[in-house]
Amino acid sequence: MLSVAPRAYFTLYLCALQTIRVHPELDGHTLDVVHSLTYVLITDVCQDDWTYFKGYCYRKVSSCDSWNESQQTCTALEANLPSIHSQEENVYVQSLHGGEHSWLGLSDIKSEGTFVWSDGTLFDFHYWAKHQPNNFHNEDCVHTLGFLQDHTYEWNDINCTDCHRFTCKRGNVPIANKTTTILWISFRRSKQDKYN
Ligand SMILES: [Ca+2]
Ligand SMILES: [Ca+2]
Repeated sequence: MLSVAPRAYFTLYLCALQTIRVHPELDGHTLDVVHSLTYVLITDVCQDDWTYFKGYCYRKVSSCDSWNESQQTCTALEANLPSIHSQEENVYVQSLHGGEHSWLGLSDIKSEGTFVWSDGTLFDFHYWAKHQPNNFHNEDCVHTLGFLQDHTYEWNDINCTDCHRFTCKRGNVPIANKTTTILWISFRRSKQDKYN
């Protein structure tokens, strides 16, 4: 995969095709070699207002809402409240909100003590704050504590009707369908156009 400016290569490709079509000095030349190179247009993977991170698109919503309303907002965007599967992703999602609290897609609404992600992914990572989750007054939804006021990206279960900002997460982004082929083109003169 290329790690540099894929748009530049794409533009080069289009310019090359245009040159073949209109450049009079290329009359009598023959298209000789075509190689292909496949790359990913990372900048085009996520739509406007979404950011890309490791195969998924994320959209932050800075206004606050209840957990259920937040999840419904994400569902309307064909997404879910975020599931977190690594500390790297945990830090990324919380950084979107500048360290403020925000909802995660994690809850034990259906079965007390059994936390599940709203997107149905495996509960294979957690980052609970000390003494959490404590189900204080029947807390069933999980938010981040951010990194302000001495917090360090931990999680806490809280009342689902609390109002928090949130992130929507959409994925798995089909990288394979976002590939484009570049044509590398060179020319050779035709036999009747040799220099004397
Ligand atoms: Ca609970
Ligand atoms: Ca709690």
